[in-house]
Amino acid sequence: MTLAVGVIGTGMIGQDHIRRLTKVLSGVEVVAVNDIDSKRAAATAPAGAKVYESAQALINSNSVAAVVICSWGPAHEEQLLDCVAAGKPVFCEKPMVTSEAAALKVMEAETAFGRRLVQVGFMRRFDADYRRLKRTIDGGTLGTPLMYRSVHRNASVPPGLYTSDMPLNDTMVHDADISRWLLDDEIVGVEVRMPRKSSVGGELRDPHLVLLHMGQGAIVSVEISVNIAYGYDIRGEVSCERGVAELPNRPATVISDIHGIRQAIPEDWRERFIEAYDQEFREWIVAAGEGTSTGPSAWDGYAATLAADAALRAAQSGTRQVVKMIEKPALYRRSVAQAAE
Ligand code: NAD
Ligand code: ISE
Repeated sequence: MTLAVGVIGTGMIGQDHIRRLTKVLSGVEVVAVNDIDSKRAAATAPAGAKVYESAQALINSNSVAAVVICSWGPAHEEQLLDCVAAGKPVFCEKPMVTSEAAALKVMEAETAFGRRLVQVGFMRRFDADYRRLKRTIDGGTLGTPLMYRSVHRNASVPPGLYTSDMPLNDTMVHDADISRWLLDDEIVGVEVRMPRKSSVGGELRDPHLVLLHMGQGAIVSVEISVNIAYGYDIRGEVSCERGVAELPNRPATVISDIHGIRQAIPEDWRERFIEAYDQEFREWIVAAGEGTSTGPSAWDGYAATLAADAALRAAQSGTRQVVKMIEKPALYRRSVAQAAE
């Protein structure tokens, strides 16, 4: 059966997801789109898709079985709550929401509904390199993980739209999530250090060095650079008791010529994570077809939101900030098989 999907937010990633849902993946059809910029929605709607004037009308439409939210972070809360109220599986781009209170509301609504509906767009969990890294750590031959170094460099971010909080509450959330997932642990404390400011990127404060203290004692260091100019560079290295496992920048063809030996660097996240986004949606389409969601949950969105909030406080205060989570609701403790029941 084909999953009828409505997409809210038809900007950069909305258009990229519409492309993969219409041209790459099977078992899915984009039947509806919405954007506060209705001209953009109309210009990007795939053939046959209806353009809705409001996100709520799209969510409540009988012709939409599942929803993909690609609007800006602050708009996610209301749209997620409307999806849960309508009982529709929803894929929501990160950040799930932008405040702890909003994350709690989403979890409360989903818990009251009684089945997982929300999947958050933490695509690194679907990337083959990250999955290999996790299998290596979980295999146990290297011993217990002690430290993880996460490097997150963007060539540039859209000037103006990308504000000074965003390196920590929009970009760093990926590193917070992947650290929790790789180390199978929760973040309990956050510190932020800021080296001298890069002159690239105007007024924006960049880069940041973030330390995530994990519950079982591992420490994660995260470099967030959002205007590094040369390309999109994502790396990771886990130091364990008896060895080190490394996630290199994307392997690419090695070219040797008169200029030397070189490899191309991805331009941005669309190129680096193209297969990860495809896989993320492949798995979501199957789960959504069964009326649920199985990937990164609202609990994971909540954990990343708390880490981002703590990082913002740590950057302001210069001190280590505590992260205190509520007890994990039963819904998010269930296995995938139980959650689908
Ligand atoms: P963008 O500015 O290019 O597009 C956002 C679109 O949402 C715009 O067209 C805007 O008009 C629309 N919009 C905003 N508020 C809306 C609302 N209330 N209702 C309907 N439409 C609304 O931004 P983007 O880069 O596409 O980012 C969108 C979201 O995706 C953000 O949350 C961002 O953090 C996330 N994102 C995730 C990844 C990833 O790697 N997972 C990559 C890029 C962006
Ligand atoms: C963007 O929104 C993403 O999610 C990318 O994956 C991230 O690398 C980038 O910094 C964000 O702006």
